[in-house]
Amino acid sequence: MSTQVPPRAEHDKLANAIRSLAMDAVEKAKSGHPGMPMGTADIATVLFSRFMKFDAANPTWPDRDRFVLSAGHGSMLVYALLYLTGAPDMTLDELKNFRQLGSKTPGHPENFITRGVETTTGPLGQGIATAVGMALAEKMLAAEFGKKAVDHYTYVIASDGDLMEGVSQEAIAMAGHWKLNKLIVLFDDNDISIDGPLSLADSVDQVKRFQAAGWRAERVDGHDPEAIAAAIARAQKSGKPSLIACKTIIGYGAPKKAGTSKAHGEPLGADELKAAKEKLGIAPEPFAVSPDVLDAWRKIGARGAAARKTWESLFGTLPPKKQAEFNRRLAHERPAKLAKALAAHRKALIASPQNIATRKSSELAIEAIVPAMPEFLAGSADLTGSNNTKAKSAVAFSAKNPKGRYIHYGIREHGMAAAMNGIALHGGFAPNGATFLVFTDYCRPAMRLSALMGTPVVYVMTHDSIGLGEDGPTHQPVEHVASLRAMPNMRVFRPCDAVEVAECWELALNRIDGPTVLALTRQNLPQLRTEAKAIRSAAGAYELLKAEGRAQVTLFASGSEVEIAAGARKLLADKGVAARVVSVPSLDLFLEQPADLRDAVIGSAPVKVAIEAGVRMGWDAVIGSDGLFVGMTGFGASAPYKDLYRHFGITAEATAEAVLKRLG
Ligand SMILES: Cc1ncc(C[n+]2csc(CCOP(=O)(O)OP(=O)(O)O)c2C)c(N)n1
Repeated sequence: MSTQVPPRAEHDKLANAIRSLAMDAVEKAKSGHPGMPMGTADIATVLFSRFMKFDAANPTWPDRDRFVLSAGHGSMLVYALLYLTGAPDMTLDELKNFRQLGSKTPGHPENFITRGVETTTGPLGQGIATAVGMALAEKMLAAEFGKKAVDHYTYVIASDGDLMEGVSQEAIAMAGHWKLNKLIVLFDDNDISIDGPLSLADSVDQVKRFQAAGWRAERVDGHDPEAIAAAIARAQKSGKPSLIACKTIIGYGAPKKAGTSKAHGEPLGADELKAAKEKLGIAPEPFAVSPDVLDAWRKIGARGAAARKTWESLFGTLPPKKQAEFNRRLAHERPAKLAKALAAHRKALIASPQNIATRKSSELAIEAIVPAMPEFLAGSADLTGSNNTKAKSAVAFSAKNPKGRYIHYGIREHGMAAAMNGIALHGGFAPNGATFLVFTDYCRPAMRLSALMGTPVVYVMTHDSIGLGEDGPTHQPVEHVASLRAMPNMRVFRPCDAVEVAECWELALNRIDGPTVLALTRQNLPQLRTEAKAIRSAAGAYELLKAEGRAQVTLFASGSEVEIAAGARKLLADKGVAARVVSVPSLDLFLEQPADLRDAVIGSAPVKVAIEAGVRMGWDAVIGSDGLFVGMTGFGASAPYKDLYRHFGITAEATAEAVLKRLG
């Protein structure tokens, strides 16, 4: 069998092996989606047998083509492909254990469980938006290191659901604008979703929609291998990203359920499965793949070894320093210069204290980071001047200037967050993107995937409380810090001054197994730190100001409220009450510390107070349910920020008063 252009019968055998495994695995698991892999088997077969540059034995080779199954509910498609092509971890037993605890075949593709899965998908729309970030990273990295190092495509299979989700609009607009011509989306255009025919809920002409966003788009018969192949070949030559709308039949081959939503989210059932296998000419035994078909697929999986070797020898001709730098960047290893640059920056801050907003302190830190860290890739969702994320030397990325290292994401917070996941997963860059903290709500589904996948993404979220003032309650985050702290594997920093900001940036950039939020102020804050030898934020919390005498009170605070805690300490001292101040730049990090360290920082003062211009949730772990909380209980209001702090009682005076009342 030729693996280049197999005759139709040979193609069908390859595609039917996917269908067969998908039907059997879903049937055995008694759950899952057989219809999607059955419908897209022809597309996937053409893509993998004729176009994908991949070496099944080496799923992380840097210059492989990326494949994203955006319609993650069809996960058996990717597992069948991995097994058939010979991915080392994907055994037949794994397919038989589809959706079971501990298997490499979870319900939706998880990149941290299954080698060869490029990104976690399942929440519709995320895959295509993540793929935009991958294609962006490819373009930028190729511009920097040359085609000998980077020259690959990003392929996506996306469903109606992916394209209906709002994030897809943000993603395709960015890809079109940036002319990400090596991004090729194969749309499983089957006119079916869970509720039934697509006509129940949608009448968008996707080809026109993508064209309007600057894509090359065309329609093909998704069960005609030659038509699919010709369209992919055209797409590869395009100067624009490409959509290939492949008209398919969901559940292709199932006599009764094909073309209906019944092929969607449930096993076919024994009778329908048997009939489908008969119709497709597949052996009836579960999980059977005939040796000649398996052999043909394995050859497809091994073919890429030659491409990988060619790449290795081409890459080997690059200067050794360039090779080392490329490898460092892809491994997310931070440059040695980074820690030195930030240590020098902190020293300068101690010598010359800065009483500025923490968003401004962040800008100063960025200025220190950029020369030391070429992979630092900042951006903003149209709030560059407010988020203070653009270094003076940074130049905007554009289709014309792929060497630019600042991303104007437009007003697309969700698309930005998803693209940053893709950039981080691709490797080569340390993405950070910015907006107002309140708009983490707009980024949230992608932030959750950052946390789940453990992508090293930094979210620079400014205007972090009622302290933003006049813009009012729509713009004032109240519950956001607490809710982000509740997200597993999301690190949240709310630094109190320029020194803590520099520390938190360093901790964020060195965190390569998960995302970080930096919550930063709009309003000016005094520099409270007077020494910067150790990175004190590393424990999440530390004693900033000792009590004068035996402490009766501990005042815990984060960010802008540490200043208020310091003020309350002074007022209490004037009344003869000794209070200490603990700065808590990261409550979640602090709560992860060993118990003895936590106990030492929390201390034994009888009155514990937490001050944060947000909701109380989470603080009881430090102050106890009988602790005093000075913060917000509802939405904010529109006014100058000092008036708001007074109005909501978040002041040194109100804190001292509450403490004195408690002490009786
Ligand atoms: C954000 C999100 N919302 C809802 C779902 C639940 N869900 C899974 S598949 C699906 C729709 C399936 O339709 P389509 O995308 O056309 O896939 P196909 O039926 O063609 O397989 C839905 C609503 C989801 N996975 N993600």
